[in-house]
Amino acid sequence: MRTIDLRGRSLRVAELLAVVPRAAEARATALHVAAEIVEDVRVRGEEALREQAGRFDRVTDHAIRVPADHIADAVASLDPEVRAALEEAIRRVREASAAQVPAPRTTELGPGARVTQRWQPVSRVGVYVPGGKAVYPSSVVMNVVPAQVAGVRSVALASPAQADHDGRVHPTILAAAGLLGVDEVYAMGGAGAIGALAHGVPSLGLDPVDVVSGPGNNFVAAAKRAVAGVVGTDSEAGATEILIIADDTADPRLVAYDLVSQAEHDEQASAVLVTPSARLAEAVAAEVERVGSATRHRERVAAALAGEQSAIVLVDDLDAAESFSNAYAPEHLEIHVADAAASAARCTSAGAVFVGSYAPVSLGDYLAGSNHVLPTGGQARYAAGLGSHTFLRPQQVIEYDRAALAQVRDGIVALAEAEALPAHGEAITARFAGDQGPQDLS
Ligand code: HSO
Ligand code: ZN
Repeated sequence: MRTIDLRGRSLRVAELLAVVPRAAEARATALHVAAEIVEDVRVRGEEALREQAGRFDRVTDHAIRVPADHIADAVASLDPEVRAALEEAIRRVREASAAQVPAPRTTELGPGARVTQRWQPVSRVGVYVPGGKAVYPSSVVMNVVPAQVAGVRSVALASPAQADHDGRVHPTILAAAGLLGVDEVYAMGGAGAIGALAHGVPSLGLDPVDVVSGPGNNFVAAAKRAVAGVVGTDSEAGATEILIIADDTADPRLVAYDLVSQAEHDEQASAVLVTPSARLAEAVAAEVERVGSATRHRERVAAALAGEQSAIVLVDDLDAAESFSNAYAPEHLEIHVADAAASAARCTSAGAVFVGSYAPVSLGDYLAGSNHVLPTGGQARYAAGLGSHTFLRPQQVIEYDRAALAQVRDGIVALAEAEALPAHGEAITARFAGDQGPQDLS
């Protein structure tokens, strides 16, 4: 990993971001290609999906709608330890997601005048689960559980048909769906699957959804942009990122393991250490070499760590490290410093914040109870990770009685006149025809 020394330099935000640029993705081409694929599915439905499966997944003549017994078989043959772990993940994510559902709240604006804020779940959600380089049953949990907790009644799941599994969805994905009671599963992948969920495919009995969520490659992310406006989408989760703030008190071995753990996902993954300690920087650089060269995906890890998106950044002090992190807005932020909780309170822009040396990202990936679908690419500056709120809409309910309406009658008429919309005012005064003018309601 390269080391960048920023000590003694004061950089503006744009300059900080240029120091460790995110891996460049061919987004423009992907947008164009994905939009065409989505449109093809909208117009030609199942026929287009079958052609795409042949072209991208090398699968033909498969059952796109997964029969119920395939799901049941996958659950039955799931490794018992994996099953127990998935069940525990489901339990924890369910419990933590419940805190993301706000209670309805009524504001009393005067006697008989009430505005209630209530949170309405969308009716139907389409979850996309990738099936290429990455097959993550944990992502099924992270998408489906918050939707169920939000009160979504209907969930459809799509994941690519696997050539190595007779054109079926990957068995651990099917099993995770089965454990969650999701019985509407489609073997379809990529941008086409996003188009199918958004627009529906009548010949498959697939009705359009209201929100599409889930991670995916560049084309899936681009397809989600292409269907925005037709459906809601969650924020984009691209190549994974970990930024660690650490000081002299940190254990360089653990810091190295955590950097490597996320680098294992993808050659494009970013692993960044920001520290005021030159001694720690040196120790972590050595440990990363050792840990990275001994792990199973050592080539992918080496590529991710050698990329310009990964670095060890030396800064003057903890304050500068926190400023760097807030500008970078990483998907995952780990804090290994003497007072980690205090530092965490100052780190405002990150998809999720992991506090102290016993809260590594791997914990959050599987069993913390938090969600692992998080905004990448700096989107954590303005976007949230996946949660029950992804599937909820705040809705206002207005209740006024006669006296309460009379209180604001003249104001409404005045504003309606000012906007040259007299019928707006008449709709109010019609309710008081025969009255003597504003009543004294005090
Ligand atoms: N770290 C990934 C999620 C994941 N890790 C799934 C393992 N499985 C993105 O947050
Ligand atoms: Zn991970």
